[in-house]
Amino acid sequence: TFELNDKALERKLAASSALRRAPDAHKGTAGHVLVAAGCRAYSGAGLLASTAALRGGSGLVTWAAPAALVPTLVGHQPELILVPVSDNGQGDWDGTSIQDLLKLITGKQALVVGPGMGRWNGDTEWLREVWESTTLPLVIDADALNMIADAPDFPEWRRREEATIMTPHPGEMARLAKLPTKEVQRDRIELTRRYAAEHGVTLVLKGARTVCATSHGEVYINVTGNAGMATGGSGDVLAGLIGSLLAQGCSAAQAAALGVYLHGAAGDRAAAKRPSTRSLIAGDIVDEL
Ligand code: NPW
Ligand code: AMP
Ligand code: MG
Repeated sequence: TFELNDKALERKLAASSALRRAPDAHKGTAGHVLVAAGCRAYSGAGLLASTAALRGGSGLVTWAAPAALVPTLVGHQPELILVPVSDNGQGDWDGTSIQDLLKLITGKQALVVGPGMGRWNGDTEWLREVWESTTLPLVIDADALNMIADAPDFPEWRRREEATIMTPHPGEMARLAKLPTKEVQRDRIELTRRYAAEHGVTLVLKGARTVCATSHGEVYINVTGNAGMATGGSGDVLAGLIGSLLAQGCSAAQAAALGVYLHGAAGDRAAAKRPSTRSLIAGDIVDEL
């Protein structure tokens, strides 16, 4: 277990060529992230996650959003590629099929699923298909975590060999581990380490001093970030950023640790620009990436 501070990070980065962009790079070699996110009530979560993926340095970001929402999303972030998936006609993921997502996977290097997605009938089976039949590095956040928490057969799902990062806040972790939130917070490091090892994933337990654990038992404790980040959408930004790092070739451990560190550091820069951390909003974190 070690602290994720400037020195540790410098060492990690020096050892990695993943984020060095060649002088002759082009957008097609700089990573392409697919973000499956947003619904009628929470379209902003999809926008924040996708924009964070752009600012994280991926050459291209495609946002798969429920079809009825797409006309309302056009122009908010013109750099995003917007792709409609079949919905219930009202901007919710009801009515989607696994094929809707699978046909978008070609040519992408990472998939972020869950921010602001909402829930629908059959969503846990849908997510199981995504988990088992895609070979892309995967970030699972928000509602997609709750789908896993509701899947009684999760321990039997295929062990993914590709990078798989789960990013729960303590409330989502409580649902995953079937513990009260208070119990999750009591021993954050041990719980994170154990869950990651048992399920073969990289786990990011968010909150002040976020804990990251790999499936091999490596644990990082983050030192960046501030209480101003306790604001709607902060976590959606993190999910997009981690996906962006995966798409650029980072390993699961690198993407999780570096993403958490940079997200907190951006939050600290954003807070320093304001008279109080209180007025920080999630979009400010994206702007500072
Ligand atoms: P309690 O009550 O303490 O047990 P939910 P959500 C706990 C989207 N968003 N320390 C706490 O539980 C998301 O992406 C869209 C301790 C809290 O009441 C999701 O799709 C936005 N406890 C959807 O909304 C902006 C903590 O969890 C409960 C904790 C629902 O996600 C907002 C809340 O968690 C949002 O991102 C901590 N540090 N953190 C948009 N603009 O589109 C959380 N808890 O019920 O999972 O709801 O996180 O708001
Ligand atoms: P979410 O609850 O999914 O929106 O995620 C919230 C994000 O903000 C996570 O990355 C948390 O680590 C971060 N965050 C929330 N509260 C704090 C805090 N008090 N100190 C540092 N980071 C925080
Ligand atoms: Mg969240």
